Amino acid sequence: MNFPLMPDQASNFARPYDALFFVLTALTILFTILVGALVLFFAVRYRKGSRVDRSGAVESHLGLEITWTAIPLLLGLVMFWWAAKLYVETRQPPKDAMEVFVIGKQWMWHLQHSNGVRENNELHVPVGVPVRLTMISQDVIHSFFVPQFRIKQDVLPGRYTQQWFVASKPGKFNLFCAEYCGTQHSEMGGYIYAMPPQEFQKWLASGGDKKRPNQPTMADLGKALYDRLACANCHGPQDTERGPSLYGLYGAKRRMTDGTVVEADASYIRESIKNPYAKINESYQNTMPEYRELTEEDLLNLLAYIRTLGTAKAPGPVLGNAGPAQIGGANR
Ligand code: HEC
Ligand SMILES: [Cu+2]
Repeated sequence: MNFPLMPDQASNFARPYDALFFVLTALTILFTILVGALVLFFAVRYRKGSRVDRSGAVESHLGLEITWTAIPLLLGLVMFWWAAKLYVETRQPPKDAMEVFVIGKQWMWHLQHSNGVRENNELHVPVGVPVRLTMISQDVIHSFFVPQFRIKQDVLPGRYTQQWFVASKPGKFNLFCAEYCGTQHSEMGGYIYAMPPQEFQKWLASGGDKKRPNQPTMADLGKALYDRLACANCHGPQDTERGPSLYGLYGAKRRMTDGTVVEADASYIRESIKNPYAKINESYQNTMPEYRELTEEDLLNLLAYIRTLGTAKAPGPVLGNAGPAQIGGANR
């Protein structure tokens, strides 16, 4: 459908969202007209002084009551189920989605591909491939809005948010910030370029628009930072008295000193580095230095590196003693 009032439909979400939007709008209009017309009709017909038959007024009518309760209820439930299903889908990126990292700052979008290619206010993506965005703000709240994709997600300071999509056709689409974020908010935007997959692969391998191939990947940059900041002094392949091993940390469960169990997802790992005293691993004290000066980009690179440390514990003897009193973070 190419209704001129609507932006182009260019992602997997566009058609289902528009369908829902049109049905909701149509239902609203239908009921507004129905109720409005009846109100008008009866107001005019039974106005004061009009000569109409007023005998046999109906006091109650079970059939009518049930009808006008059941029909809207059913319609409401259908709309709820339909919208909730779509909403849940937008929250569940496919596991094999291509990853892109987004940093919002006053007043630009900074985008980073895992292989190290970076872009400003432009994002190149392949058509037909699910893309997952992990997003964070370096200052205030922004919102990542691509009207032609029908996606909009707030980008917050201090916490990662996610969004995913599949671009459904090649083209150049608008990227806006949809959360007022200061004087130059209106200029905080750019473009998304959806390219045929092979073309995209070539573009990515050749180092993006700046044509800088073989740049260090995000994980390489993270590793360099990890070495420079001497994280390995306390975090080795095994748990030690100095610190828990970060091998297999990503996605694992950790118990904190207050008894809560948290999943070591991107946000947890970020917080553990930037603000280590927020949550303390139950087997340790807060001896880790705070790395408050790290930028969001540094943190994303560190995260990329920590994720490469695998999903299993490193082989070899575990320091400390085994069993319930085992020192370590891997208390699943
Ligand atoms: C002086 C020792 C020390 C250094 C240096 C250190 N850490 Fe830690 N780290 C710890 C300790 C102790 C804990 C567990 C206590 C806590 O949760 O804060 C920890 C926890 C963590 C956690 C959470 C792990 C878990 O199992 O919950 C991450 C992630 C982490 N550190 C990353 C880093 C990174 C990245 C660096 C380098 C920038 C670093 N650490 C430097 C001692 C250290
Ligand atoms: Cu903004």
